[in-house]
Amino acid sequence: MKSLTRIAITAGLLGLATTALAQPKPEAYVKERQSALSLMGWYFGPLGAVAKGEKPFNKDEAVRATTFLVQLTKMPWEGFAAGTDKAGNTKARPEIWAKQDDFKKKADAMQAEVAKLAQYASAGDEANFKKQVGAVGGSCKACHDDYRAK
Ligand code: ASC
Repeated sequence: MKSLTRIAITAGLLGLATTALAQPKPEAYVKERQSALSLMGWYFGPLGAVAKGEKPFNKDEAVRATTFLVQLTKMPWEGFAAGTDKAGNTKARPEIWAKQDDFKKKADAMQAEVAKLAQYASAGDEANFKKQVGAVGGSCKACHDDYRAK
């Protein structure tokens, strides 16, 4: 095959792939945010039991969970894209899109609390870790109270 033809075909295929990736359906955004939030719950849940003393503090497990959480908590926000407020099966309240600044402020606050939790985990600081689990839970709740339907 002539190299120019090869380049043209490659460019065409890349163009198609980019178009498909650039415009997911609204339902896919809902799935993106629900998946990330669901994984956040999966990795945060057991830490609640640690904070309550129902499960012993284990530094390696705490580091693993919080390392995942630091990344996961960055993910759901792109799923709340414009035009996805009524898509799929969502508990997201329309206020998310009406009060974007406040929603972002609460999302950022939660990520900051999770980052602190990860620091206490790496330091093996059990007492502060347990206290910080409460702060993280509070930051989840702050957003759910205002922006998640019952
Ligand atoms: C979790 C989870 C939430 C939050 C929230 C904190 O583990 O799944 O939605 O914590 O209950 O108030």
